[in-house]
Amino acid sequence: MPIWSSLTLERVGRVEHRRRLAMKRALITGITGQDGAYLSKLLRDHGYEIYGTHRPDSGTGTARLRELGTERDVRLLPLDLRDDAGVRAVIALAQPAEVYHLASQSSVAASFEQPLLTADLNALGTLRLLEALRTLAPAARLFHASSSEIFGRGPRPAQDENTPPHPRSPYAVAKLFAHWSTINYRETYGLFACCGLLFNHESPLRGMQFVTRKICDGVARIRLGLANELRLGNLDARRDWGFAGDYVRAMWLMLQQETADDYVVASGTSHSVRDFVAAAFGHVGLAWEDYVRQDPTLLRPAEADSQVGDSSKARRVLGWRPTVSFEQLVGLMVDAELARLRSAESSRAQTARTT
Ligand code: NDP
Ligand code: GDR
Repeated sequence: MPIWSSLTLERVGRVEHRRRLAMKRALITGITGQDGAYLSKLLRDHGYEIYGTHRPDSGTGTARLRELGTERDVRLLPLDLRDDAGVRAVIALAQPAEVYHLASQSSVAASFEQPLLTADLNALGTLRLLEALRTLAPAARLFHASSSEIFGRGPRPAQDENTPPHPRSPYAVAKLFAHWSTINYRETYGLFACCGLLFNHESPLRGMQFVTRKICDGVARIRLGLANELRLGNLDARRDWGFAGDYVRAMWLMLQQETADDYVVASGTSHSVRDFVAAAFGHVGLAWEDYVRQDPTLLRPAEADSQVGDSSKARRVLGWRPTVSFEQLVGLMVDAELARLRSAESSRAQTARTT
């Protein structure tokens, strides 16, 4: 007697069909990036059906999704944000209930080298998405990854939703356009569209072009005897650093509210790049002054000197709280780099022994 009779299979099929119908479908643009990976895990754990856009030729691949165990849970759709028809096709195909717009040229430093590309992706790319949603999926809820960079120098003591913007980079100017376009589509066309004014958030999955990952990688290499110096630019800049896993939770919470709104997402603590360096070297028992060299070629033409966010509104309305402190963040990132380099080293040794 077969365990699976055709009647049982039919019932299972119907249950699976109903389950799929009940599942919310989310689309994440830029799913291969740091935040895309953490968000895919959160949405998977909440039972979402997940579509994500990627660029097959960019070389990033799905390593971050693999790392967090979500690679098999997402359906990947190729997309370049410069391709208007492509943006429309993705929306038409995915028909998402929720859209998390994370794709962008996310490096502030690179935006000084590539201002036109940055504007095309971060400003116009967001507008292309808004237009596609307005015409093809107006009931979808949108989260847009806005940035604390739009505050630029930012008045002290802290920046909140009412702080006037003063962008100091092509990246920030483009993000400000996208920020206001998102609000404009909410007010004009009634889209459920939210901006998260995200302050810096980091993790072991952070791109190597950002200072925290660069520092932690450098510290681990020095600790393991693989390097003897770390070259950095501005050590005086102050940032409000949090853990990426906490910040994607805020994105999701924004889309679960009754009304769409904008929220600052920040830890509320400010540290200089020098503080980060000192904590990272200190974590492995080294004095940073012995290894760090300042390199003028790494200074930016203009800088958002000092940033710290006031996330009272997100805490009050969304019930959001960061769970990882600055010291914990530095420690977990340095430990992850040490583990990564040790594992690469032992694979190399293993290969050398077997050949
Ligand atoms: P990442 O750089 O890790 O990821 C960016 C994503 O955008 C990648 O998936 C990348 O694809 C994709 N992308 C780049 N160019 C294009 C393009 N031409 N067409 C389509 N997709 C493209 O960034 P994060 O995950 O750290 O950040 C997510 C979002 O949040 C970004 O918009 C960023 O600007 C914003 N933000 C981030 C903050 C942070 O501290 N992390 C703070 C404030 C805002 P590929 O992998 O192929 O390159
Ligand atoms: P940021 O992050 O520009 O704040 O943008 P990044 O880590 O690149 O720089 C932070 C600060 O460190 C200083 N710095 C260096 N930066 C880099 N990348 N490399 C260096 O060698 C170096 N030395 C010193 C920088 O001058 C800067 O002051 C990030 C991105 O995630 C954006 O997408 C996001 O919008 C903002 O955070 C909020």
